[in-house]
Amino acid sequence: MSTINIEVPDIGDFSDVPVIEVMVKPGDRVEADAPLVSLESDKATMDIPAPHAGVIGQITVKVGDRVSQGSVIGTMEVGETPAADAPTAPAAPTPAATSATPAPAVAAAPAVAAVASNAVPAATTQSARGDYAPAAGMVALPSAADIAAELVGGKKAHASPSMRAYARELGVDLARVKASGPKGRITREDINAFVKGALQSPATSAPATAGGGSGLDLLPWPKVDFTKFGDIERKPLSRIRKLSAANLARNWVMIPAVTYHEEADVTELEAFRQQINAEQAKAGVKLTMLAFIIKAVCSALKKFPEFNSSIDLQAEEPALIMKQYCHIGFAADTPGGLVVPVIRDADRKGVAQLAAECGELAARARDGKLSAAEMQGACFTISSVGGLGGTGFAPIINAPEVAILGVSRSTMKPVWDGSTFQPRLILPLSLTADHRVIDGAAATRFNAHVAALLADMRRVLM
Ligand code: CAO
Repeated sequence: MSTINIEVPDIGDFSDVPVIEVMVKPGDRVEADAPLVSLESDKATMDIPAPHAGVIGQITVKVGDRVSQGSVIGTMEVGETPAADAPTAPAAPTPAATSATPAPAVAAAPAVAAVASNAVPAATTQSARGDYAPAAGMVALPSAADIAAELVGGKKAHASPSMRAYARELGVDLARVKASGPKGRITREDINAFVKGALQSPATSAPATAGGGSGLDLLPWPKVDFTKFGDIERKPLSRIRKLSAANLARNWVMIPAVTYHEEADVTELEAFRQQINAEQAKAGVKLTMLAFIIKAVCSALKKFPEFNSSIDLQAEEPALIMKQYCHIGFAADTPGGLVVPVIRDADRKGVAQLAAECGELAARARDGKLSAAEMQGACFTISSVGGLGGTGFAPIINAPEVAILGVSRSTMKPVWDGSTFQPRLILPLSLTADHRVIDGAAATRFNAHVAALLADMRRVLM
């Protein structure tokens, strides 16, 4: 056992930030990354995480004290001296989307929650251990409940990231919790009291939608003792899974999305791809179907610019943000869960370069080495499960994008050419679009256009 100081890590441009909540006391046993204290500047709320698992020795700050990077907030007993490669250098505090240099990977960056309403998309940074944390200084996505509350004109709850996570875990809508903390902040006790109240009088919480029908008044998540039915093993969720669970649930609930299916005849394209790959194998060139699809999508985004937009309903004057750039995200399956690396300016790159970048980003994603910057700023996402199988699926839009293209496995099918059936290689495309921005006709046109481009890539030149 050894005693270590708990220091405030790199918190970006913030200094002299007031402590607004102390969540642990001497003797508490904590896991690595567990939130210890919350800080709140005029722009953001941050949790300072435990640098290692161990037992809290003392906490030397109290609510109202001010701290900066390097301030000691207490001590803890840890089982063994932290390894030399333990995380000590959190990511650069500025959101790295505009930076040419990717932010370094971090493990214990403090989680940061938006206080301002113009929250930007969440960014996750992978640690050397392969798990994920919101990057320091990055703004975490507001929860579905926050957005719902804002959309229906309700109040915006003030709570630290850990309290938001705790509320999410319990399925609690923070907008409905009475705050007792300093500056109207919601504390753990407030959430517990809310849950207790809800459990004691379920009838009082259930009919909240009956009046106006505008709230998301969901039943609590079923609490089941699975051991009653057989043996179980409890496996903690990876950070990436926790983060994506919250994002996916928010996107699923908040976006009125419709999925449109299309089929592209890629017989000639696949023959071309195989031919080039055979010709240039020695040069190390490997064109993938995904790279051609990215190329086709970039071309379609130019023709249908509303697909390259984001909806801003929170501004005084709601608007569509039309993007003049074309960054394409693609879903990559990794041992830690799904991540979405982003290819910058994909419209300006050739198919070979797109294929090489996809391969490189996907490999780094699987190794847990992507930086936050490499997962930010996408205009449109492609989720290809074609290498695995599938005949079609309804992907969930990656907010604040307005559409996502799902790609399944191409198969040979008999296609009627007017006189006979011809064997053709058919690629299933599933486009999910946000109906607030994209009508069914536009989505069908977009899908048909992408299919036409894939059937004859010369059209990309038009
Ligand atoms: N139809 C038929 N076969 C396909 C295909 C398709 N649409 N796409 C790929 N294949 C085949 C190809 O034969 C390819 O091998 P060759 O190029 O040597 O012929 C093989 O599958 C392997 O492809 P791959 O999946 O390794 O490579 P990729 O470029 O197609 O995809 C990546 C890369 C990162 C998208 C993929 O590895 C991956 O992670 N896919 C899963 C994404 C996911 O989980 N999506 C669901 C998210 S929830 O919405």
